[in-house]
Amino acid sequence: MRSTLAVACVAATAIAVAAFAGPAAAAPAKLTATVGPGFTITLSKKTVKAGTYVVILRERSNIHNFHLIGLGVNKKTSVAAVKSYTWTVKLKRGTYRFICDPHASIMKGTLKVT
Ligand SMILES: [Cu+2]
Repeated sequence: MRSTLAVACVAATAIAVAAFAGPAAAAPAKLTATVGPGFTITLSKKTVKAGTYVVILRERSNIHNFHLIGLGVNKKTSVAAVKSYTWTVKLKRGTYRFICDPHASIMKGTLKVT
């Protein structure tokens, strides 16, 4: 009798731990974008899987911005601001472009979503 009770307790604990781990595992993955201080614009990944992402944007210049375009997304930061932003974006399968608007011909990149 005693051992049956012990097994039941262990099983209940395992279920509780699994339920607790669930939401943490579903937290959005992070991407980091950095603009400036020179004429550089970068994103931490070139290819990601479709899903929801938290984009940490680090703007390090008052002459640049970060503009993400594609598949229903059109988000940009202020050129004059020098600060960090946090965006939550839902990325669908396809190709996104990111540019600095004042220098779009030289400050640009693409993100592939598979
Ligand atoms: Cu620029």
